[in-house]
Amino acid sequence: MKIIHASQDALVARDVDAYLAMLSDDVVVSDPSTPRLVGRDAVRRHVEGLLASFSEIEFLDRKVFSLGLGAAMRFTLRTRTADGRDGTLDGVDVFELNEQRKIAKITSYLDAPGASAAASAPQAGALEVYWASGSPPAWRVLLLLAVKGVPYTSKLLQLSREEHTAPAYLEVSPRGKVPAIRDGAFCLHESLAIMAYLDRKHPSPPLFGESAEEAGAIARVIAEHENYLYPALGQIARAVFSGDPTALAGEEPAVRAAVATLHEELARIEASLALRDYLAGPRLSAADLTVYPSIQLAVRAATRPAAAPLDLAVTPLAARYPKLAAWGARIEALPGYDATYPPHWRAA
Ligand SMILES: N[C@@H](CCC(=O)N[C@@H](CS)C(=O)NCC(=O)O)C(=O)O
Repeated sequence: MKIIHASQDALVARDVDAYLAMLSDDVVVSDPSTPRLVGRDAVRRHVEGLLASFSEIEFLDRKVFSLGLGAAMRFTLRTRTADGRDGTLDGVDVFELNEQRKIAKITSYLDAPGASAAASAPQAGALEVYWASGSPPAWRVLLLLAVKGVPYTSKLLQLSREEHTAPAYLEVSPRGKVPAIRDGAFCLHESLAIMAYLDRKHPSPPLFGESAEEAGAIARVIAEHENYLYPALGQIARAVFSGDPTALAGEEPAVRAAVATLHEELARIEASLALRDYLAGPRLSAADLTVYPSIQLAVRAATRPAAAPLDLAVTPLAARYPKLAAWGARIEALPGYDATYPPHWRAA
């Protein structure tokens, strides 16, 4: 399988264009260091980020085993990080080729990926992002990183396994919530604080506004979301996803009030999007990245059969809230948007 050897040679030679030319347009890459990557652009950003964090990479050993259009490669890499630390990495990559003999799928199995995310040694200078699948605040941060093209080390926590209450994680995020980041010696929790920090650190494109008016409008949309839509949605999501029959029947006054608030807030957003392309003006901002995961949560809740008694009236989104649906499509068309994150959101 010449293409497997050639693709790996291109990688260690840092020839990203040559590497990408051997991948299919819709290539899917699964690697424990990042959420699943789909498409060459996503792979380019990831690979460029990885290469930037290593000053040296070479194969100490590799062996390719092929079968039909598939292959597995066992390898040992010698690495030196940009800040001079030496290491080795053992793993197995599994490749699937399409009919055009392009690499269409790569799955990496790396030594010790199952080690607790929080327990793994921090890499100086590498941004670590702790998140959990299905968490809207975590998704905000991942969206912001994607829009800015900032490479990071993904630390996916399993809330069902209580990984967010492990002592090592509480050192990063003392309330035991996701998202949180570790950037060198600096740890930060609270999604909006993380977004503001990352925007200051990686200013392009500016997502918290440049003029006083822009900054004010963005902060207003975010504050309105945090104070009205998001708490109502939390109430609804708990009712729908908990399966509590009382809450589901809409008999609980708080849930009924939350559904009314949801309708009111969605109507406000729809009206505002009739005047501008994005929530706080003509340009994408942190306001959009804050609200978008919540809209997806509303859609996901509304499509659950268990939500029928609540009459959430959110879907089909394009029919009920056409401006909101068009805005969502604009966000989904952004370079770096990962259509597979988090996998179960797609059910909507
Ligand atoms: N205000 C926080 C909310 C964070 C939050 O509530 N995260 C949830 C997931 S959506 C969490 O970590 N839950 C775990 C728990 O509370 O045990 C933020 O914006 O970051």
